[in-house]
Amino acid sequence: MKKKLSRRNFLKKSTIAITGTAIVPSILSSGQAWGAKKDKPAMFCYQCEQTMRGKGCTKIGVCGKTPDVAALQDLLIHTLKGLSIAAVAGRKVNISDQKINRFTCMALFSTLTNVEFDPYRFEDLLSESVELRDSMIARVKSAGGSIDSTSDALTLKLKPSLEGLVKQGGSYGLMSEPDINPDIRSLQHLLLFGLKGMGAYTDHAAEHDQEDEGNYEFIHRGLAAMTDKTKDLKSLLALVLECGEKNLKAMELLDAGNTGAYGHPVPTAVPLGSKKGKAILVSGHDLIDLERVLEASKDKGIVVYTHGEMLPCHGYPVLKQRFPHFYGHYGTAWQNQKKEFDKFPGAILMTSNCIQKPRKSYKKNIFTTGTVGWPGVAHISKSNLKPLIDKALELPGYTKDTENGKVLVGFGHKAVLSVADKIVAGVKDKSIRHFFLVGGCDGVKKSRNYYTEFVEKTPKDSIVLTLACGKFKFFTKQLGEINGIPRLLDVGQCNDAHSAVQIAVALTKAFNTDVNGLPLSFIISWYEQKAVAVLLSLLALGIKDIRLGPSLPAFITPNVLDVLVKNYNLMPISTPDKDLEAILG
Ligand code: FSO
Ligand code: SF4
Repeated sequence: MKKKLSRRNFLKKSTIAITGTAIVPSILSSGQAWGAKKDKPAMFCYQCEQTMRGKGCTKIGVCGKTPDVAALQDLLIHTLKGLSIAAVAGRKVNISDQKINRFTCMALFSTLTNVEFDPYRFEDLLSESVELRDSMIARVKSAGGSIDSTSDALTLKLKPSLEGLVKQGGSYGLMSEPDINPDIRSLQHLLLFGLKGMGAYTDHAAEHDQEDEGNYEFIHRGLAAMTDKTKDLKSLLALVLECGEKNLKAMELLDAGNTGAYGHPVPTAVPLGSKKGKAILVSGHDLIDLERVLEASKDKGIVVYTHGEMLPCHGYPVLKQRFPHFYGHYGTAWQNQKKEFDKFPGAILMTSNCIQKPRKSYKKNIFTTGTVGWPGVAHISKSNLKPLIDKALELPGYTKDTENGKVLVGFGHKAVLSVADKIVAGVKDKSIRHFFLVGGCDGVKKSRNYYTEFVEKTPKDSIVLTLACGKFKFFTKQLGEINGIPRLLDVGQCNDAHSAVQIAVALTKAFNTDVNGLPLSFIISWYEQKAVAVLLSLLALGIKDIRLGPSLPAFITPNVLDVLVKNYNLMPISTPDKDLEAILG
C-alpha cells in the first residue's frame, strides 16, 4: 500500500494527537460505525475471559471494541502472518531485521484486550506491516533465498481507505475458515493469544533494549505456522508449549530490564492516601513511562500516584530514591477505573492495558501513550509529556493530606529469597504448612470474589504470594505474619510471574524436590492474553494441578481441554472451601 499521510501520521507530527472522534466526526465516530450496516463484516472475538455469554463477542465487544476495530485487528494479524512468513525465510538467508522484530511485537500488543481502540492507529500499523513484509520479501530474493508459502498473507494488497480495510478484515476473522478441524483451530488460537501476550512482554522488554533473537524467531515461526495447513494437533501443541517456554524468557528479559534500571524490589509500605499538591496518576504496566513522568514532573509541586498494575513500582528502590514526589497508590484494578478516575483531581496517564471507555467527566484529563489508545483521548509522545504536566498543573490536585492506610509491596524473588532460611526453617518446623500463589487478573464478574474468599480462608500457617491486578481483590487484607514474614507477599505485576517461578525454583532446591513436590498451589485468575502466555509458561515448566478461573477460555475445545487435564491436571476453580480442603487434605 502506498504510504500516505493518514490522519494519525499527520497528527504524529505534533506531540499530541487527539485520536478518533475528537477531530473527525467520521463514519467511525461511534460504536455504531458500520456496526449497523448490513454489509458490515461479522465480528467475532473470544480472546478474553469476559467474552459475551462465555462464547464470543459478535456485535460489539464487552470491552467496548467496535466491529470496525475488530475487523482491523483481524486484518492486522493476517498481515503479521505474512510478515512472519517473510521473516522466517529471511532467517534462512541470515537476515533478521530488528525493526521487523520489534514491530511484530508492538503490533501484536496493539490487538490485546483493552489496549488500542483507535481505528486510525490500525490503518498505520497495517501499512507498516505490509511495507515491512514486502521489503523483507525483496531482501530474501536478492540474497538468493526463497519463500515456499502460497498463503495470501504473503501477497495481500491493502484496500486504500479505512472503510475498505474494515471490509477487507471481514474475510480474516477468527472463524473465517469454517471447515477447519475445531481442535486445530482451538490450538491455533491458543497459540495466537499466547503469542499476543508474549509480544506484549517482549515489547516492554525491548524498551529496555533487552531482546533475544530466539524469541523473535519463535514469534515469527509461530505466526507463520498458523498459515501452514500441514500442521497437525501434535505439532501445534508443541508450538503452544514452546510459546510458554519462550514467554518465560520474555518475562526474564523484562525483569532484567526493570531490575537493571531500577534495582531489585525491596519491601516497601505504600500509602493509599493523598498528599496536598497537584497530582498525576500513572496506570498500565510500563515502568519506563513511569520514570519519564517522574522526571518530567519533578520540582513542579506535582505528586505522582500509581494506579492498577503500577502499584508494585513503589518497591523499586531507584525510583523511590531519585524521586521524592513519587508518593502513593490510588484506586484498585482496571475495571473500577471509571469511578476511580472520575474522582481523581489530577491528570492521568495510561501506559498500557487496561483502558476502559472514559467518562466525559475525566476524558479531558486522561492521556494515552505508546500502544494504548482510545478514540477522542489525547495520545501523547513518550518523549514529550508536556501536555500531561500542563494538565496536572491546571487541575486542582489535592487540597490536603489524607491518611488511608498502607499496603506492602516489593516481594520479588530477591527479597523473598533473602529470607529463604526463615522460610525453609518454617516449613521444617511446620510453622509454615503451605504456600498459595493466588495471582492473575481482576475483572468485572462477581464470581471473581472467589479469590477474596479464598485468601481470607487460607489457614494462618500458610503464605499467600500474589501478583498482577487480581491482587486488588484482597490487597488490603491484614493476614498477619509467620516468624516475621508477612503472610501476604506481593511479588509484583503479571510479568513478575517470572519472579514467582524463581522463588519456586529456589524452594525446589532447598527441599530437594520438583515444583510439584512443593507445598505450593497455583490458584490463577485469567482475563486477557498476557495471562494466557503466563499460563502456558507455567504448563511449560510442568506445573500440575493449577486451578484456573473464574471460567475456562472459550477458545479451548473439550478435546484440547482433555489434553491439558490429562497432562497437567489443569482444573477449574470450584468453591474456596472445597478447593482448600482438596489442597490441604
Ligand atoms: Fe491486569 Fe489488564 Fe497485568 Fe492484564 S491490568 S488484566 S493480565 O492487562 O496484564 O494484570
Ligand atoms: Fe469481547 Fe474480550 Fe474480544 Fe473485547 S477482547 S471483543 S470483550 S472477547
